[in-house]
Amino acid sequence: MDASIRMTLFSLHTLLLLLQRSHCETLNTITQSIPLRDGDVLLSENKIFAFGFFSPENSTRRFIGTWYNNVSEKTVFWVANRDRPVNDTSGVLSINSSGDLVLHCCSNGSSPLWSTNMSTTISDKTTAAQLQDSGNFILLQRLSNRVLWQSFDHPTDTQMPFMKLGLDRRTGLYWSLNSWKSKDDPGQGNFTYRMDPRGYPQLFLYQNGVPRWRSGPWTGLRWSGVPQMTNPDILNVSFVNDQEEISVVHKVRNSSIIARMVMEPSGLLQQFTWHDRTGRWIQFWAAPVEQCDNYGACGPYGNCDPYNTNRFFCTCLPGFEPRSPADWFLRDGSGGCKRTPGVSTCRSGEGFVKVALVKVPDTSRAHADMSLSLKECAQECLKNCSCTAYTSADESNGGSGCLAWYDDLLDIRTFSDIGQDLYVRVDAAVLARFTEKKRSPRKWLIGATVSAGVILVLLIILFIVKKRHRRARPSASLSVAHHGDDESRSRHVLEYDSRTSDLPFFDLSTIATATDNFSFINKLGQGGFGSVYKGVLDDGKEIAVKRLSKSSGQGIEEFKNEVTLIARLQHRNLVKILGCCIEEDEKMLIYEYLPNKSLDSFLFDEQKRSLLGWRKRFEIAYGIARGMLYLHQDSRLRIIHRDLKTSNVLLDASMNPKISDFGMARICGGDQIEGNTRRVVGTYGYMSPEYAMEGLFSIKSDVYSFGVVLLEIISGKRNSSFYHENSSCNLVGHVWELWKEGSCLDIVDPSMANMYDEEVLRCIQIALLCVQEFATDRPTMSDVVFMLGNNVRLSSPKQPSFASRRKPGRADTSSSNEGTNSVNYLTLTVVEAR
Ligand SMILES: *[C@@H]1O[C@H](CO)[C@@H](O)[C@H](O)[C@H]1NC(C)=O
Ligand SMILES: *[C@@H]1O[C@H](CO)[C@@H](O)[C@H](O)[C@H]1NC(C)=O
Ligand SMILES: *[C@@H]1O[C@H](CO)[C@@H](O)[C@H](O)[C@H]1NC(C)=O
Ligand SMILES: *[C@@H]1O[C@H](CO)[C@@H](O)[C@H](O)[C@H]1NC(C)=O
Ligand SMILES: *[C@@H]1O[C@H](CO)[C@@H](O)[C@H](O)[C@H]1NC(C)=O
Ligand SMILES: *[C@@H]1O[C@H](CO)[C@@H](O)[C@H](O)[C@H]1NC(C)=O
Ligand SMILES: *[C@@H]1O[C@H](CO)[C@@H](O)[C@H](O)[C@H]1NC(C)=O
Ligand SMILES: *[C@@H]1O[C@H](CO)[C@@H](O)[C@H](O)[C@H]1NC(C)=O
Ligand SMILES: *[C@@H]1O[C@H](CO)[C@@H](O)[C@H](O)[C@H]1NC(C)=O
Ligand SMILES: CC(=O)N[C@H]1CO[C@H](CO)[C@@H](O)[C@@H]1O
Repeated sequence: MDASIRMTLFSLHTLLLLLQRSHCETLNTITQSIPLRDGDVLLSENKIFAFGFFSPENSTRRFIGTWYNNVSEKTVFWVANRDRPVNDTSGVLSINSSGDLVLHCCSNGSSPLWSTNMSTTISDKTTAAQLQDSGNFILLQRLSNRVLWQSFDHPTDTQMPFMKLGLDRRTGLYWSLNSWKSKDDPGQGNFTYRMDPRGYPQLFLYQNGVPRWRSGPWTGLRWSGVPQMTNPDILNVSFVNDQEEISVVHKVRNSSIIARMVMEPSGLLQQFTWHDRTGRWIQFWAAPVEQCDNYGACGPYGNCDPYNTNRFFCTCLPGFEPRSPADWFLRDGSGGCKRTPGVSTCRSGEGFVKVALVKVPDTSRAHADMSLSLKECAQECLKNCSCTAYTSADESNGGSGCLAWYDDLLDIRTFSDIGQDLYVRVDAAVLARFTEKKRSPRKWLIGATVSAGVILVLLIILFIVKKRHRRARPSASLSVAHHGDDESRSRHVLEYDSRTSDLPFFDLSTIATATDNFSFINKLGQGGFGSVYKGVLDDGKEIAVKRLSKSSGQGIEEFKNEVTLIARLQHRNLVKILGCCIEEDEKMLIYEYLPNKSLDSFLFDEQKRSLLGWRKRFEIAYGIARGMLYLHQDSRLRIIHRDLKTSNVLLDASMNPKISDFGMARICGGDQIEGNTRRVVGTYGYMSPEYAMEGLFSIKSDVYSFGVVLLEIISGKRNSSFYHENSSCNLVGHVWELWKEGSCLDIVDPSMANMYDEEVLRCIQIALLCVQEFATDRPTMSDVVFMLGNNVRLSSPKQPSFASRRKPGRADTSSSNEGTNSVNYLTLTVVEAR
């Protein structure tokens, strides 16, 4: 009896011990005698990182990996058995008798799910595994502390600070990133970020082995294609390319910064820092993000220029023309460019033209020679007729070394402010054209030697003009290389602006055909500035044609200038202008056609309104706000819309809002542009009181209109046609009454069927702030965007104006004239060139 009781107690005791052991053991070393079981956690010395078994969100499968111990959002940055998970909690990571780390499961001795495979190289079999404070999980020799294996040599999807990315030339091992399959499956995904050692090394982002994006070569300071990446406040990036390895290492500037770079399952490469106060990862860089980031977007000899005003981002390098003009016209640049036929660039007076501010072409077949200067580089390149371009290989000390291309130039793009100079080989005629452009003003100057004073004046003017020109568009200048060695070949700095290439002009006959001769069947609508027609071009592309009323009284040149300026405004929440047509007394603007028509056609339609849930409505409002902010603040021109309303907000196929009719005031002539207009344009119900009553307008009048639009989006009711027996007048007035009573949720569109949250309340309050009587009280669009996007405390709105429908008896007239005392808020210059 006694013995059996003792036996039972003993078993219970061991069971308890085992249970404790299997529950939560915190280790700092794994040795032959101390394995790591599921549930145990191995911590780094300062408890910054943790290692152990985990399951991704929405998954029950178990993986071993490392994560941040000191970051509230569980963030795994390395996984060992990414393709061979354990299905239950039976996994054990141990060190076997040959000194290798092995992961076993299911309590049987079958082959391990994962192991370090070092046994053949391990002489002393007493090894141990630890997690370092850098996040590196290492296997080391216990006696000598020699590192035998480290997780930093086998990255998963994350580059941690102090971890190498590149190629170990001695072992042929790549330090590369590979995305997870998805957020809940760390298995090998389709996206890889890896060093390409060929030619002059660069990093490539591949999707299933196909290049998607390229970092460009190391310029000595940064990657040629990543002007922003070496964020000087966060990372210090160093690059090594020698006999032993090619590698890049990110070091954090300040040890209190927590940063990482991750190859996301979606194919986006992102860099984050951890923001402890808000408890979030903040992205500070990502690629690829724009069209010009796509590898070879404009084909061989094409230059991808996202700032191009003619709206097609592809241009050809100087001396080249589109290989297929038809595809080019259809906005497909992938075919690239070819050299103008019939010219020779071999020993017939050729030279180089400088293309500035670019990401240099793919260097996987380029030759680098660090011993040459840039001048010698030009001479070498000129000697060999297959040399197509050159640049300096190292920019860290003002430009030295020679990087030259001997075949197609692929994947070039322009940046707005930081980039490299690429010298492209051109034939004698093109060279002369670029040289001529520069020389002519010079000859002209010499001709004017009559008076030194005249020259001085001219020089000053020239200087100012050039300076302004530079300032206006710093990114698109091309110039001829200046070598100075050979006087007869001396080349001068030239300006070439790829963006002055004009907005496409359409023939009247093309437009007439496209719209069936402006058939009323194709008429989409009629507005203050003219009628809008739908059209289909010969290639099948759908367009919207705005035919301006003939009485705009503006000269053709002025009109062209205005349209070209307006067409430069590019934002995802603005309708795109594709071109214009000016013939006889016809003036037309050609826009992209948006199939979902305008916001009012959804909002005020009994059936369609239910398609707009609260989330969608919020996104639409937010998009409109961002588009307006761009017009007011971020574009090169400052534009006051003056007629923002739901029928001027179009919806694309994915229901993204696009503001239309922006810049109309500008396009349609000068007399309405002064602060005090002769003719009030705009739409009753959306007009701010100062504009409706006194013709005074400012960016704050647009804010007023935005407020009205926001209330209409929330309520599904038109401001102008609103009728309610108890209300003071219109929608704005009604919402104000409800606000005062604290019951403004009553106004929310019932078709949203209560599927909304308290954000609606915030939006009502923001709308009321926008429609306040006095323009000075109203927020700016940038305040509005901020308030919509952040959960900040909002101030209390003051009395709005219901001027448009004010009933004589009820209006409180005391305040309606005070607006004129505070005219200083008015931006009388509606449009100002930046
Ligand atoms: C886990 O389950 C999957 C699917 O049932 C199976 O293919 C795999 O072999 C299992 N893994 C282990 C380690 O038992
Ligand atoms: C041992 O593992 C294999 C594969 O992982 C599995 O099929 C087998 O059932 C396991 N045997 C035992 C006794 O658990
Ligand atoms: C170890 O070797 C096995 C078999 O060759 C292989 O499947 C496995 O991926 C290797 N493990 C590591 C971590 O390299
Ligand atoms: C330890 O694991 C390694 C890797 O799986 C293997 O090659 C070696 O044979 C194992 N040693 C023993 C004694 O099982
Ligand atoms: C990876 O690419 C293959 C082939 O294109 C595709 O079938 C698969 O769905 C992709 N996997 C993921 C996780 O996207
Ligand atoms: C997990 O599942 C929930 C509900 O289906 C989903 O909302 C969430 O996005 C999933 N998380 C991941 C990482 O897939
Ligand atoms: C960046 O790192 C390099 C290499 O470690 C070092 O020489 C340099 O001083 C660092 N620069 C700064 C600003 O920390
Ligand atoms: C590092 O950051 C901390 C917190 O932001 C700051 O207090 C400290 O001065 C910084 N150290 C250096 C060397 O910049
Ligand atoms: C020109 O350069 C190419 C590529 O480096 C080389 O193969 C060729 O021999 C060179 N030609 C001459 C004439 O040097
Ligand atoms: C999320 C978390 O645990 N944060 C802690 C990280 O470490 C610092 C001090 O080292 C703590 O103050 C944080 O609370």
